[in-house]
Amino acid sequence: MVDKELNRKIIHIDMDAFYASVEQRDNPSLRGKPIAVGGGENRGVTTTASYEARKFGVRSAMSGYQARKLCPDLIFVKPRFDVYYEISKQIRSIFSEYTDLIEPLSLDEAFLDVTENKKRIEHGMHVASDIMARVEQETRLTCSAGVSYCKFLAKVASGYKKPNGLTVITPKRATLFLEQLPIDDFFGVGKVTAKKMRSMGINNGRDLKQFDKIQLTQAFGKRGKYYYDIVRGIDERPVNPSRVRKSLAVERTLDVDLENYDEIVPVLDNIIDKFFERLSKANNFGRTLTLKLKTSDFQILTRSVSKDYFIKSKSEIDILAKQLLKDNMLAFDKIRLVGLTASNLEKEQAARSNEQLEFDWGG
Ligand code: TTP
Ligand code: MG
Repeated sequence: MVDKELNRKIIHIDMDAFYASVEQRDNPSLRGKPIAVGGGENRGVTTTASYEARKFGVRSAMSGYQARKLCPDLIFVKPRFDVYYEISKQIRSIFSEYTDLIEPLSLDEAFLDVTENKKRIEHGMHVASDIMARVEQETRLTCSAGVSYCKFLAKVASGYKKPNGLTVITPKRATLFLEQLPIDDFFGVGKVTAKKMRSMGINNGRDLKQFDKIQLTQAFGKRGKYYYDIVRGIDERPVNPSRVRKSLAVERTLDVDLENYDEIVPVLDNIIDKFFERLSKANNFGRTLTLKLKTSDFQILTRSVSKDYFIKSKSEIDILAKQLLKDNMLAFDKIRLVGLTASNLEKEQAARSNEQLEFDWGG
């Protein structure tokens, strides 16, 4: 890696137990208590849990049932996305006092390149501590920050001392830090990959380093090279302020053209599984769901449904997708392709600039 890359100052900021902290901030009777946001209804899942609830093992994306079993005193609170969204705008506006190179990853986290910052602060650590203080002052919420010369290390660093933690990883410290890092804490290593790595005897960075590029590519495909590089502290990806994904889609061309609802449903079920997996992995859900059908004579039909909230439950996606299909069975004779798309994505929204944004949250 050239010096220019090693001299970058990149910060990753992530709010602490974001939705839960906001609810505790706005309702003092919830402070110091185990709470989960979402998950209250029969089939709902939790979006996040307060640190008090995490002690019992309550986590994001857990069913309410499972969460209550772990923590019988758990209080379920309804999410208020409009409030989270407003806070997201507030923190983004603080970031923009320091740099224009901001790459939001979701409502509550972003990468900042502060190599050349507007306040001419020399050390990345000081920029980060400044920002943390400003965020707390303005929102009465805490965040954690990681500072390093690349995105991967900054991201890992911000999670290192949560909550309200600041961790700096200098190029000098990177090697040791990465060698000791448990494999589950590598950004970009999901649950499935972590399991596979453990079965190969890889439990931390040091173990991962024993494998060469070819072995890792054989085991993990394209991502093999990424793992090979990051464990050596090599990550030249720039902070990219324009990276905005507009939609996420899964589609499938059928082996034979189909015409009946009952024949198409199993295909749709399959697509829904994949689709939900993709959205969950990206932690990026949309307010709009679109069913795409290609007819046997290659006409493309799209039908959409929009909500004033992000559609995060698989059962809701299932119901909406099947309703769209049912309502449009008369629009074609036979189809050769089925797909689902999510748009009006949460992360796209987080990435838009403050001024551009007047968002209609509905009733
Ligand atoms: P995270 O930053 O992953 O989690 P967090 O801020 O709650 O906790 P931490 O201190 O560990 O950062 O996600 C930010 C918010 O996004 C979170 O408060 C709720 C929401 N979210 C979901 O709705 N579903 C999910 O599966 C996850 C992971 C988060
Ligand atoms: Mg967070």
